[in-house]
Amino acid sequence: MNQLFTFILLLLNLSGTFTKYIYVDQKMGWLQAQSYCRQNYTDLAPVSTKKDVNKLKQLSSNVNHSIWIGLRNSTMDQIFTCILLLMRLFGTFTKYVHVNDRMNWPQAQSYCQQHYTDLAPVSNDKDDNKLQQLSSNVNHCIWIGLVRNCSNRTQWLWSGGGVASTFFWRPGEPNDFNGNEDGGCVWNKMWNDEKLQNQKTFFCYGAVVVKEKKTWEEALEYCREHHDDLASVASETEMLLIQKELSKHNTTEHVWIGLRFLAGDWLLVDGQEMDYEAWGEEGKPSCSHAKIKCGALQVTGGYKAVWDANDCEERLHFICY
Ligand SMILES: [Ca+2]
Repeated sequence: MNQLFTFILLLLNLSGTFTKYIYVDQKMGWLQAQSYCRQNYTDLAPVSTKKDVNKLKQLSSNVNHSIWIGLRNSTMDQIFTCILLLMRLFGTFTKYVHVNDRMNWPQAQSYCQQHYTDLAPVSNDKDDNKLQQLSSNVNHCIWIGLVRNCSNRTQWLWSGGGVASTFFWRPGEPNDFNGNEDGGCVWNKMWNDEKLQNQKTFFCYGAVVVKEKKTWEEALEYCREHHDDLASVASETEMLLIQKELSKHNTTEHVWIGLRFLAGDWLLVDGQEMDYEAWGEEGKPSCSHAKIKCGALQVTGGYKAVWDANDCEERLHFICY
């Protein structure tokens, strides 16, 4: 899928604060945008603070489509390298697929597990909004991976693992009508509990393991050319689903995810908030080393995978969605 976006070039002074923005109002694909930037602007300083990133989000908030943003990296000696990262501030992430066949909840679950990774989890309001965008012309409640815990009926679980902790129930729901409404569905951003046997269309979640050894930046490019983005891990459930997908493959010990140290902190390149973190025992790396700025999942060493900071130039397998 070759997606075209306009993009913004950031002109920064040497202390890393914005001096000027250039909004390039031409639609280009990732590689084209990158080469445009490389040809025309070769002396940009790096973005250094999260405040800069936030400022940019505000400035571009009136643009209603995704924008490529070129952020450049410099060495200590002001030798500026080419565009390092095109960060997507407005998610068009396609980790979700709306399957337009009506099935009951268990059938929908099997279908998603067979053809994708699982029935869709919803980790935050961004996810909820995304489902709304994907189904704006649908006028019925659509199954998601939400299912009542039969041994504790006040608790809700996600298909694929994890206890649900963020909810977007319609007022008055979940009402457990007749005591057998055990599945969760979403319509117009609000959730309802319904009988598992009801026939509905449904949302699957799909992560794709790519077994080609690439640097982090190459992996990002690959995902954006062929899928949508390097996979974020926005919740425990997504972490479990990605691990499940990884368990089907024989991968490198570490696999790249859409996690990057930038502007003084770690962030998810698809623009999702970092509500969930899964760093290993040593905790979140403060990233003093200039090269160790790219996030990977460490998939061996126990059943629980953890995030790990790696040298961006390492060649690893990776996960797209
Ligand atoms: Ca209900």
